[in-house]
Amino acid sequence: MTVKSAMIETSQKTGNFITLEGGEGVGKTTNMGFIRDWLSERGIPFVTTREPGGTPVAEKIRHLLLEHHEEDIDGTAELLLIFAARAQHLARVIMPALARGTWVICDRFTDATYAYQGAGRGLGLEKVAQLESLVQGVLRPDLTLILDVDTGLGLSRASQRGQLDRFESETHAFFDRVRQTYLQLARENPQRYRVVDAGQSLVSVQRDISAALTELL
Ligand code: T5A
Repeated sequence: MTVKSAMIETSQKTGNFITLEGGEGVGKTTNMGFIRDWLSERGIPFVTTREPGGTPVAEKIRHLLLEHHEEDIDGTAELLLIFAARAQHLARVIMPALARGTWVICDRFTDATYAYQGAGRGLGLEKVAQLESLVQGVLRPDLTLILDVDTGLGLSRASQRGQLDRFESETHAFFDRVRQTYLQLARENPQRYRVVDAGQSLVSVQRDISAALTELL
């Protein structure tokens, strides 16, 4: 699918596009299960997916991005790999689902690129915005849930899973920039974002997620 045809399909979008964001270990995977149940109970057709990844080719790019390599990956190369995976994911999974009226729930999307590459890596938000326009046209999520937790708590939850990947090995300062950028994005566009305090009990987190989803109905 070309960028032009992706934009044409954007105008035919009928399903809701929801993204789940936040730093490391905030509980995205855990709460994805809750969102699946919430949608199923209401008979809403949906697909769940993730980034980087979501198609066989994009998952190969994910492995490349998450694995440690002897050679450092240049920041701009990393940014382009992420958007290459995203273009494939949009063309093969996200746009076709939205066009047929299916909701798409995506574990991370372009806000992660603003937070991790734009701020964490220091590439700047403007570069991310340029690629966002090129790859997505006017498509933006209808709702973005930012699971927000103290950086140290998130990292300690994530580190309990064992070996750290290439991103998880970054510094505390890197993840503070990531967190602050998510919160900045939410402040700038309160219509689209809901910040959920992910330091609460899981029951309270899911009560807040449920309230945000209900607003879309
Ligand atoms: N990336 C991604 C970029 O740099 N740029 C981009 O554009 C994109 C799209 C992979 C990496 O790619 C980077 C960012 C990432 O580093 P990922 O697979 O989403 O992205 O990786 P992670 O953020 O590492 O996802 P995780 O699986 O590590 O974290 P989750 O899913 O947020 O956390 P989860 O659900 O596994 O929970 C962690 C632990 O906390 C507990 C859970 O039980 C679990 O043990 N927990 C709670 N405990 C108490 N109270 C709660 N409320 C809890 N919620 C969860």
